[in-house]
Parts: sequence; structure tokens; C-alpha cells
Amino acid sequence: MTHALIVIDMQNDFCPGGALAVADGDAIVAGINAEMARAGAVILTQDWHPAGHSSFASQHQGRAPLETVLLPYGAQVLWPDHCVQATMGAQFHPDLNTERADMILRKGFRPDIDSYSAFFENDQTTPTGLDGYLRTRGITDLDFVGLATDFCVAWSALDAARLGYRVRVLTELCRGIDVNGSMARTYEDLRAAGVALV
Ligand code: VGL
Ligand code: ZN
Repeated sequence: MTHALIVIDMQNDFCPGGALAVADGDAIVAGINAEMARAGAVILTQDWHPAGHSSFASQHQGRAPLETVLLPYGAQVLWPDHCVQATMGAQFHPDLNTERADMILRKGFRPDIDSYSAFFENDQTTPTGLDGYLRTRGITDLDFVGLATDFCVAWSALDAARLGYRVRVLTELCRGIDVNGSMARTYEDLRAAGVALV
């Protein structure tokens, strides 16, 4: 088995009613379940922040969500408090078939650094360990689905392409946030990196 489906951050806080809701984020759950049923290996990621995480606007005086600040590792978009460890918002969408997952990868757990990508934290050097996991299983081909297209899905797919995997993003099984034209830029960046948009 050389193929894996990677399901990014299908959590309550990214679905309607959640702290960082992506429009129609829940509309892709049934399709993702169907895709998981067909897939070889299945990996779920789970955004998993300690309370008071440095990516939360609430931790930056006078700053609002969606503003950008400069942190020691570079530019960081600020978010509402979301996916706080062990809260309902951090749980997977209740209809997601999590039983199908071979592995659940948590990310964003270090207080001082965010982690959009499933491979590297936002300093783009601290590894999550996923690359080693996939390589040791002999997996070479990756399909990405989930939330949000223009942040965690895109950063994960771009890192995967850079690491040498054959990468596809199943766009109909993703939904985006779209901050300042980020969706259009994301599609350009993915295409330029050789990622197939399916
Ligand atoms: C995400 C912003 C902050 C995502 C996670 O899953 O795309 N976006 N944390
Ligand atoms: Zn987050």
C-alpha cells in the first residue's frame, strides 16, 4: 500500500457554530467518509492548542482576529481562540468516521508556535514526525481533504510536494477561510508546486 488519504482538521471549531467556522465546513463530512472507505492508509490531523496559544488574538494586546503579527519565526495570522485541547471545539465532527483512521496526528500543541502544516510547524523547520511515519510505511502518494483549504490543507500539501510525495488536493472535499485573497493565491501556489487539484 503506497497511498494515503490525509484528512486535515475536521473539527467542531472549524464547522458552522464553531469558534473559527469555515463556511460549509460540515458539508464535506459525508464525502470524506466515503473517500476514507476507499482509501489505503488514512491519517487524521487534529489542531490541538493549549489555552493561551500564541496564535490567538486574545494573547496580543490591541489585536483582532485575522490581523497579522510578527512572531520570532515570522508572520503569523491571529485567530479567535479555537481547538483548545480537550474542549468540544477540538473534537472531530461527530459524523466523521474516525474509526477508519490508522493514525491521528495532533499539531499546534507548542504554546509559542503555530502549526498549519501536518509536516512542519510554522517555523518551517520543526518536524511533526509525519514524514518519518509515512516513509517507514512506504507511502509515496498523498491525497488531501479537509479544512481549511487556504491554511492547513495548503501548507500540508505544499510541504508534502517539497518532501517529494506525489500530491493531490481533492478540492470538492475541502473548504476555505479566504482571508485577503488567500484562496486564489493558494490555488496558484499549489499548481506551481506541482500539486494536482482534483
Ligand atoms: C487552521 C487556522 C488556525 C486550519 C488551524 O485548520 O486551517 N487555520 N488553525
Ligand atoms: Zn489552529
